[in-house]
Amino acid sequence: MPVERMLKEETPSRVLVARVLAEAGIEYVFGISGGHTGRIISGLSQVQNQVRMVTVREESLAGVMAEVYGRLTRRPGVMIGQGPWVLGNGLIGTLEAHLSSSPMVLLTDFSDAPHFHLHAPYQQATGDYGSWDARRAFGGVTKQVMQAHEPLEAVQATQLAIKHALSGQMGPVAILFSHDSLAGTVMPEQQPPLYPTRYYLPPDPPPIDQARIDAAAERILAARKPIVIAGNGVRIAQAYEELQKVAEAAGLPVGTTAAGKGVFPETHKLALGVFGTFGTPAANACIGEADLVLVLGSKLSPSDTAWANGKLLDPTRQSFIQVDIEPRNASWTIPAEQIVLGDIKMFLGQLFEAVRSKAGRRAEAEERVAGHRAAHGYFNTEAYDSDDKPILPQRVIGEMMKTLPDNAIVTCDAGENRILMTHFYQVKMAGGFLQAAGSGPMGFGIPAALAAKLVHPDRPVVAVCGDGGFAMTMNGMMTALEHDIPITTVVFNNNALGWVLHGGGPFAAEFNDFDHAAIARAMGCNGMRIEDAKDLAPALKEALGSRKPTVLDVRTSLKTSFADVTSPLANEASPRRR
Ligand SMILES: Cc1ncc(C[n+]2csc(CCOP(=O)(O)OP(=O)(O)O)c2C)c(N)n1
Ligand SMILES: [Mg+2]
Repeated sequence: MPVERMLKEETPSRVLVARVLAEAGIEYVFGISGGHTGRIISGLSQVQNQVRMVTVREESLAGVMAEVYGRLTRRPGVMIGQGPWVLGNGLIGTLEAHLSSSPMVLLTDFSDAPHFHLHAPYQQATGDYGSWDARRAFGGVTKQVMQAHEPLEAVQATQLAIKHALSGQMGPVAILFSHDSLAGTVMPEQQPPLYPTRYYLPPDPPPIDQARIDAAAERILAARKPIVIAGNGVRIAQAYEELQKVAEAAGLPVGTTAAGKGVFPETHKLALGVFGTFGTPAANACIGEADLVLVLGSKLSPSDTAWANGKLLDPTRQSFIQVDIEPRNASWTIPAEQIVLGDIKMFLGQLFEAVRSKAGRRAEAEERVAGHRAAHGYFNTEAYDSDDKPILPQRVIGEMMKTLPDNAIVTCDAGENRILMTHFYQVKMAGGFLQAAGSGPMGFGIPAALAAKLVHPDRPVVAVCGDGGFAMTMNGMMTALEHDIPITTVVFNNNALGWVLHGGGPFAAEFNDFDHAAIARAMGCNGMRIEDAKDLAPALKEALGSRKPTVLDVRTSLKTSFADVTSPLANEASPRRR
């Protein structure tokens, strides 16, 4: 069937940019108006029923919200704002999208003055003498930078940015709009022709060659102690169900990377939890003795491999099958015997068909997991019940595990609190945990929770952060109120940059004791300060039952250090020891 053209009448480009987002099924735009992007926002006002503009208090939160929206939906998360401030403030989420392959589009500008760009106008980012160079600046932190200098290009760039963000290994794409690109109109017959946005959305991924599936199935079924390593790629591919079906059918224990934590329920009898540097001892023991490792959507970074410690992963004694959408990621840090390039959801769906009838090894695999849990420990620390004052982080985590419903989503910030959450928090349902393991920024947890709640309004969403991270992004609680996004934030308030303090001592790492609950109440949120561990569960229950955003400021102790949960495998192989 022939393809129709996009336009029937002369239309302002700013309206068309907004229309393209709606045509791509994008439901939210996050940001703050500024420079020429105000014109796009006026375009967005015309598609309000399809695309909701979430005005934030600082661009950093918009970037993270866009990154998380993209990561959870497979549709680009969109950040909008003026060039200098999207670069200066909004880069945390962009960087995370770049390192964790989340589809994202940055609608930003050159802040150019028409006809005067050679006179070095205020704010300008064209790269001309006397201005700064947005193409170079965004080029280092995105998958692609696009420029739009004319109205038609504004529309075309938006369509192609969505396409590029979603194609292959996904990532962030920045569009730099000039004044003129957003100030004019596009004519229906104008060249080059514009077509509806659906033609630029990626097609369904192609099936994987059956011979590769059969070879993988044969190798997996022939192995004595096969295991799965599941990375963030399983989340991006939205392959939670397929992973569980394959694990059960083929009898595969599942360990995740830190980035992949949450793609498999850690309460499942085949679950090992996170492996590697901050992993569970059970995971590291089980993975270390595996004879076949199926790696799904992971770059196998040094933190995953415990600095390439051969006692954990070693291709000279273990066989690897690696599945990835990006050819450069497979056989990258560990040579794989078999490489499968393609969509992980597709791969797992086909693999399930190949292994389902020959299966029957689930009980044996569950026994293997149970043995490692019993021998090495698995989410069973006594500290979950500690009555210490200040409260031990493990107790806070233990109360969250007991109190939060199975479908809760927990988002993490950076710092020691994230490491302890990674190690001690047991995820009950796939999709229940989210962290920025690509770049590890402070200021991630709260905006990530806001975005997760928008994507999953029916699931309780809890942000966990330190006092450092909370202070960076507490304005997110204003956004929670303004946009009716009822999240709960749990602050591990240890009056310190705990990670820094335990790494290098107290110098430049200590904070005053602020009552973040009182700050939250002053904003209009609910806020409770908790100094006694027994008050945690009732406070969490109250927060979860409330329609209002809530902050629980928990006075936590510095007794537990990240060193306590660092695997001996990582310590012995770390280059820092040498
Ligand atoms: C935006 C940003 N700035 C600095 C860092 C370096 N950093 C990593 S963790 C950390 C300390 C975090 O302190 P806090 O939020 O209180 O959490 P805690 O470690 O005390 O649990 C710092 C400064 C970072 N990751 N991100
Ligand atoms: Mg702290």
